[in-house]
Amino acid sequence: MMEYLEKTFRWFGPDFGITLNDVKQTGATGVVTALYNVPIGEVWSREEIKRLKKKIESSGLKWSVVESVNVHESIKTSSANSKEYIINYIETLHNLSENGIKTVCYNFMPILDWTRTDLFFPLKNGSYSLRYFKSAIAAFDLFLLNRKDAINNYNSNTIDEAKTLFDNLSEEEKGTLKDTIMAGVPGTRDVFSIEEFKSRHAEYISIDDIQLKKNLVNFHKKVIPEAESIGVKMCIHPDDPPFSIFGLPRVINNISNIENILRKVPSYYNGLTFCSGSLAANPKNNLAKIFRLFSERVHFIHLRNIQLEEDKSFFETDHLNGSINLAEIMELIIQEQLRRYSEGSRDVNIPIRSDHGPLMLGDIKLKEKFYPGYSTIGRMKGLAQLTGLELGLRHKICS
Ligand code: DNO
Repeated sequence: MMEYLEKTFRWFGPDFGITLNDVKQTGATGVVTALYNVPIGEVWSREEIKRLKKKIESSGLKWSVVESVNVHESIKTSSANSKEYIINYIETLHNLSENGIKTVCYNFMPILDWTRTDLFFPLKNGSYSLRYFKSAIAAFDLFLLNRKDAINNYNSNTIDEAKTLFDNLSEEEKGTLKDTIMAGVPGTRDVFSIEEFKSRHAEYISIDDIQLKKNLVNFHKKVIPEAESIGVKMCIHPDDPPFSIFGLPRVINNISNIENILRKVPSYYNGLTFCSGSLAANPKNNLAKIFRLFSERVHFIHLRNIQLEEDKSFFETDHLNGSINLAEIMELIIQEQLRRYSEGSRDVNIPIRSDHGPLMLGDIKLKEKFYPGYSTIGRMKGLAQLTGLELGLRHKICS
C-alpha cells in the first residue's frame, strides 16, 4: 500500500504559543523540532534528546525531523576552532541516531537564517504575512548598519527609494526594522545588535562564494561519511532569500550551485530540504527542474507560496495562491514517491510541512506569542490545503 506524505508541524516548544496537543489537532503526525536551548556548536546530549523525544511521543506524536542542527559560524568561515565544532556536530548526529532520529535539516547561510523586513504585512483578506522588501533591506544596510561597501550593492533607484523610506520612518519604526532584520536563530527570541552583527560580518571579509562553497564541501567531507554510517539523512536547506544580502556570500541558492556542491560528496545521505518558498524568491529558479534533479536526495519538504514583487522583493501568500505552482510540485513529489515505492525504498512517506502560514483569525491577537510565520491556524490551513492537493492528485495519478 502506497504511503502518503508524512504530515509534520514545526514546534518551537511551549514558549511559542503552541502545545503538542495543539499540534495533534492540526492533522500532523510528526513533529519537527530541535534542542533550541543548546547553544550552537555544543553537543546535544543523548539524555536531553531522549527527554524531548519522550515528551513528543507521550502526546501521541513522533519526532520526525530535526530542524535544525545549526552549523557553527567557525565551520562556515573555516576558522581556527572549526575542527572542534565539526567533532561536536558529528557527536550530536550520533546521539540523535541512537535515539532513532534520522533526518536532520540544517543550513549554511552566513550569520543570519531566513531574513524578512516586515513580519506583519497585511494581506487583502485581513490576515498578515511576512515580506522581504529590497528597499527596506537597503535602508537598513545604508543608514542603520552604515556598511562601508553597501553603496556598491544597490542601484541608484533602490538607493533613492531606500532614502525616502528611511526618512519617513519614526524612531520606533527604525527599531522595528532593525529587530526584524537582525532576528537571529529560529526558535529563539535573540536579536543581533548592530555591533554584534558588524563584528560577525567582519569574519566574512575574505570569504566569497567560492570560499564558502569550499568550506561547505569540507564540512560535508567530514560529516556525511559519519552520517551515512549511522543512517542519518542530512538535508541542507536552501538560502532564504536565495541571493546575497549585506554583501555576504550565499551558495545553496540555485540549481548549478546546489548540484556542484552536492556532487562533490555523492551520497544519499547528503540530501536536500526542498523549500519551495525559499527557492522561488529568485524567479530564475525553475522549481520543477530543481526538484527533478535532486528528487532522489530530497528527504524533507517545506511547501509555501510567495508573491514576487519587483526584482528581489516578495511577500508570503496563502499556499494555493501566489507565484509558485504548488500543484505542479506536489505532482512531482507523488511521482517521486511512486518511484521510491517501486524500488522498495524505505523512504516513501517523505516528511512534509506547511512552511509558515498567515497570521489569521484568533491567532492575530496572540501574535506576540508565536515565532513569526509560525502561528497555529495559518499553518494548519496550509497543511490542510496541501493534504487536499496531495489526495486529489494522488487519486488522479494512481487511478
Ligand atoms: C524558515 C525555515 C528556516 C530553516 C533553516 C534550516 O522558516 O525554513 O529557518 O529552518 O534555515 O536550517
